[in-house]
Amino acid sequence: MANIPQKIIHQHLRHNKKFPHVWCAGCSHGIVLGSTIRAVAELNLAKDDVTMISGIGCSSRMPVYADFNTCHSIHGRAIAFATGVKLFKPEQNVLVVTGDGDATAIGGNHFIHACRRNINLTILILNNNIYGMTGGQYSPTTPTGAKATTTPYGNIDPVFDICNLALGAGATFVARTTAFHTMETQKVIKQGIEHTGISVIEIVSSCPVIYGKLNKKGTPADMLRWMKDNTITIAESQKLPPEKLDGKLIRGIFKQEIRPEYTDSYQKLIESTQVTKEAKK
Ligand SMILES: Cc1ncc(C[n+]2csc(CCOP(=O)(O)OP(=O)(O)O)c2C)c(N)n1
Repeated sequence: MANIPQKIIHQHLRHNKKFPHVWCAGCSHGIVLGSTIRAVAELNLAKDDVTMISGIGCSSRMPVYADFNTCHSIHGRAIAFATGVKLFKPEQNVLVVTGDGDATAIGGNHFIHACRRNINLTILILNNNIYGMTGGQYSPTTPTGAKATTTPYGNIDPVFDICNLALGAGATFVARTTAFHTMETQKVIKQGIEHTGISVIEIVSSCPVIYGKLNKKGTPADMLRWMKDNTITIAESQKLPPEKLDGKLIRGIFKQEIRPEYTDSYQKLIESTQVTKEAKK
């Protein structure tokens, strides 16, 4: 993997306009921003050829700091905005940055239908298991039994597995990584951007200030260490007996397949409906 000079990272950040950022000390969303920028730089994409769109949330602040074409849209609607941009400007590399709440609660409907359509967006879902920005309400990925400000006695809801949800809805590139695995995240984002069709990348992130505190997860470093110690690659998981997989989160690319892409089908449809001058005569 190319070693991306620090200078390039600074060129891709609005470092003299939008910093300091809003993320709490110890939040791992910023680490993911670093991996994202390095992935774009590694692909040698011009900043003007990249559009980053988010909803609302701590994770969704990312486009404020990245110096691409950006849109910090409304809660749960990032994919709807991104779909519009991609259909109008198919040549743009459109990245969506969203949280577990933004993508799978209020935005769940847009999410499953984008997967079904196979529209060429790269969707980064920063899963910190909670609504960080609004004070720690539970989300569809808050583990059963875990505490949030709205589940002070423990959550009784079963959880969404974001990757399984994307697979079930028909996404053609589905992967999971973590904020701890920065180089892996960089690589998988790069592969997601290169993929023709929708790519859904779940990136396990951490909210030490609310989720971590409520659930006694220790320091920010402890939460990153958890990602290191409790996740394994698909290849590693295949070597282990089922009982050893208990409590382990699997990382890697679960699916990568090519099927008709939505903006392409849409363009073909438009062309098929154009009446040629000859036909008019
Ligand atoms: C229509 C609407 N409903 C609710 C909100 C309040 N709100 C803003 S961010 C957010 C949750 C964000 O959680 P998540 O997407 O998981 O991101 P995180 O902050 O954890 O990174 C909510 C409920 C809003 N801004 N708009």
